[in-house]
Order: sequence, then structure tokens, then C-alpha cells
Amino acid sequence: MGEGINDYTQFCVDLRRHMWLAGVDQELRRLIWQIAVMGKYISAKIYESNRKLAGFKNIYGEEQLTLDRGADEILKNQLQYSGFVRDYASEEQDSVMRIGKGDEKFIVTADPLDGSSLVDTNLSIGTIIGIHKDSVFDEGRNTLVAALYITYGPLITMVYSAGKGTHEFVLNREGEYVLSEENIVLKDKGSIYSPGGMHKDWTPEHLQYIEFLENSGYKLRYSGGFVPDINQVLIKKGGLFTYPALKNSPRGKLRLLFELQPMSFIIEQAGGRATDGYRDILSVPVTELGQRSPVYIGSRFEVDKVKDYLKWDNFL
Ligand code: AFP
Repeated sequence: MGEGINDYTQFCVDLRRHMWLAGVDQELRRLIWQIAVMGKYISAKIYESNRKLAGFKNIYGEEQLTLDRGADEILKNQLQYSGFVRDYASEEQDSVMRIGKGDEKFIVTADPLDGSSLVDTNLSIGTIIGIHKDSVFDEGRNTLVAALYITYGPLITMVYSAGKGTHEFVLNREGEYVLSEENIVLKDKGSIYSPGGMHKDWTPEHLQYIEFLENSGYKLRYSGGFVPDINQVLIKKGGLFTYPALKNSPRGKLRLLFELQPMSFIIEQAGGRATDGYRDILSVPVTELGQRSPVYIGSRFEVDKVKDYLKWDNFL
């Protein structure tokens, strides 16, 4: 039998069936599925923009929002009719927005289009989502019930965890998210590293740690997009992504609530770790929406190892 025929006759597990079989709570699985569908609308918007980040004209010649704002509008407008979301917090908004009646179960956080400045290069970009049950002003470990990200690359993929492992789906030609890898598990130690920030801005301790990785034979893999860079660590089953404290910005660059908490949840569910150098990312309380944090995230060995280099005194 030809391979092509085989592809179509294989039994495919779609996202909804997978979540049902995995015993994900009914409302949560409906919400995750709805967000995955929104990823299709966002990808259409990216396509329509013809690789321009700034406002663009659609086929009718109408001015459109910037891509990030457009993705944010899609999420906000769709989520308000989901029936499951009371509040929405986004990297594109200044405050948490009440979008439901108030008695819905979940709060959704979004980085609607992370890495959007890469859109003109045609590198992958992504959407990062956290789903919380209580106030987001807490430790992620207390509030997150699920997280997912969508990559818009040569393929559109969706990785989610609802606290029962980490799973990857690919959007097929029929518009279904089909399971491509279930229960992804990171090796204890990987062979790639993805270091954010500029060399000249790194602290001496961080520099020594990076030298340790280089001298140990780790290969450099950095695209400038958090979603594809983390996705690479996950799909290659190990390695490290870091955006450290910099000399002039001790809190680094990435946002705790919108970027780091969801990715840490997903990576921990795949057996990996995430730390700010001292505490697990999911144990760092969120006190303000735009809060940033240094991060070391990936397989166990690399994340634990950084603690040998950083000094607690520097942090206090
Ligand atoms: P943009 O969304 O502005 O492109 O920023 C992307 C990002 O927040 C994250 O996706 C990357 O990991 C990080 O910034 C890259 O930062 P550098 O440009 O400093 O390497």
C-alpha cells in the first residue's frame, strides 16, 4: 500500500477526542478546543498581512490593526462568547478585562502573537495561552489549570497541557488538529541551548554558565522567538532556553504571566524544569501584569546546573 493512502487510512486522534480520553474536565476541554480554533483565525490574519507587522490593508482596502492587536481582538472577541471565561488578561492590554458575566470558571491570559517582529522574516511565531482558575495575582502553581501554545510556521502546531502530560497536535489539511505526539517527555539532559540577551549585557555568572554549556558541546539554537525556541527544546526532547537577568535590566525581558508561566507549566508537564535562577517560575508570585523575570527553562540537568553559577546574594 502506498504511503499516501496509508496516511489517510491511519486512525487519527483529534484534539477533542484526545482531551476526552485523557479525562480533561468538560468545560476546560471545550475552552482549549475553542482557543485552538482561534489559532486558525490568527493564522489567517498573519497570512492576510502579507508579512507586515504594522497596520495593513485587507483585500477591500480597509486599514487593519497591527498584527499583535489583531490577534488580541480575535482572542478577546471570541472568548467573550465562550461561556467559560470571566476575565481576559493580555500582553496587549493594560489591565485584566471582565469579558464574561462574572460567574464563569476561568481566567485566560494571552500573549496573542509572540515574536511578531519576526513576521517579515517568515520565521515561526506563536500564541501563548494560560488558563487560570483563580486570580492571576498569585503563584502560577496555585492558579494555572492548563496552558497551550500555537506555532505558526511551515505547519501550524498546537501544544497543550491540562495537567495530564504535554501533547502536540498538527493542523491538517482538513482543518483538524490531529495528535502527532502524546506525552512528550524531555530527556534529563539535552544538547542545544538558546540564550537570549546580548553577551555584553550578561552578568559574569551567567556568562560562565553559558561558557560551561559551550565547552560541554551544546549547539546554539536561537531564533529570537520564544515559541519556536521553546518548541525546539520540547520537540528535540531536551536542552535549554534562557533569557537571563541583564546588567541593566535585572528582571530580564520576558513576562512572567503571559510567557513564562504557561511555558513552565507545559515544560514541567513534560518532565522539565523552569527557574528564575533561584525559584521555580511557577513559585514566583505575580504582583503586576507586566512583571518580568529571568528564566532558565528546559531539561532537568541544564536548569539545575545554573544554580551552581548564580549567587543568591546577587538576587537579594
Ligand atoms: P517580540 O514579540 O517583540 O518579537 O519579542 C519576542 C520576545 O518577547 C520573545 O519571543 C523572544 O524570546 C525575545 O523577545 C527575543 O528577544 P531578543 O530580541 O532580545 O533576543
